[in-house]
Amino acid sequence: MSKPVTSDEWQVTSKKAEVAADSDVPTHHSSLVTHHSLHRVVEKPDLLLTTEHSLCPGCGEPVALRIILELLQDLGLRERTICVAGIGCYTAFPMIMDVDVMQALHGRAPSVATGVKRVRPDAFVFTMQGDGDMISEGLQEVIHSAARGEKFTAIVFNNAVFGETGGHMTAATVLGQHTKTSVGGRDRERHGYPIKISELVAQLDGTAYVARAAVHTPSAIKLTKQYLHDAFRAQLDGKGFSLVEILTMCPTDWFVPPDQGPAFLERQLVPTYPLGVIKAA
Ligand SMILES: Cc1ncc(C[n+]2csc(CCOP(=O)(O)OP(=O)(O)O)c2C)c(N)n1
Ligand code: SF4
Ligand SMILES: [Mg+2]
Repeated sequence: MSKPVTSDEWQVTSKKAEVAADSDVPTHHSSLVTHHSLHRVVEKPDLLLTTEHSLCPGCGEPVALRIILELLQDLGLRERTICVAGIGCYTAFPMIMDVDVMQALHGRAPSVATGVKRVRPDAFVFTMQGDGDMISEGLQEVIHSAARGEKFTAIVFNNAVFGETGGHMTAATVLGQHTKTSVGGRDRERHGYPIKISELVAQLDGTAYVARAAVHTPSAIKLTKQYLHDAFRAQLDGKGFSLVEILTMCPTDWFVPPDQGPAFLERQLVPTYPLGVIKAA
C-alpha cells in the first residue's frame, strides 16, 4: 500500500550513474555496482514553521497543507497571500503557517474571502475549509461566490465527516459510510445522497477552474500540486473563481488504523468522488 509523502520521506536511488561518472571506477564495472544510498528528496517549506502538528497520526490534512505552502513558496506568493480559514481540524494550521490568515465563522470563509479580494484585488486569496464547513454548514456561501465569479481560490479538505467534533455525518459522507450519526451506514432513504461539490460548482458560469485531488498516494500528491498550481494560475490571471477539492484521510473518524487511511480513501471515497480536472481554465 502506498503512503503519502511526509517531511521525513526519503527516496532510495541507485548510485550506478554517479559511480559510472566517477573516473576511479572503470565504466565496464559500473553495472556491477549494486549499493544504494538515501537522498532526501523533499525539504520542509520555509512557510511551514514546524513539522510538528496537533492532528491525528495518519491525517491527510497536514499533507495537503504542506503542498499548499510549497506552492505558495515556489510561486513567490507569500508576501501577497491572505488565507481565510474555516472551522475544523485544519483551524490549527494558522499557528504553523508563515502566511497571513483570517479566521471566518463556520461556513462563511467564501464570503469573507470575497470581501478581502474585492478590497485587496492584488492580494492572492484562498480559503481553507472542510467538507463539514463548506458543504454542510456553508453551502450557499460557496455557491454564490462561485456564481459571482469571485476571483479567489477555494480549497476544501473533504474527509466526508465532521472530523473535529467527533466524526458525525456531513453532506459529503458517502452512501454506506459509518459515522457517529449514521451508525448503520449512510442510507439514501434516510439521509439522502452526498453532495458532489466540485461537479455542482463547475456547472456555474462564474467558475474558471475546478478539480478534485487526493493525498493518499505519492502520485496523487503530485497531481494535487498540479491542480492547485492551475487553480492558483487561474486566480493570478484574473479568470474567475477556482476550486480544488482535496480528499484527505481521517482514520480517527473512519474507525481504521492510521496506516489504513489511504486504502480506505481509495476504496470508499474515490468511487463517489472520481479524481481529475472537472473544469479546465
Ligand atoms: C456554527 C457552528 N456550528 C458548529 C460548530 C462546531 N464545529 C466545529 S468544527 C466542526 C467540524 C468541522 O468539520 P469539517 O469542516 O469537515 O472539518 P474537519 O474537522 O473534518 O477537518 C463543527 C461541526 C461551530 N464551531 N460553529
Ligand atoms: S479527527 Fe480526522 S481530520 Fe481531525 S485531525 Fe484526526 S484524522 Fe485529521
Ligand atoms: Mg471534514
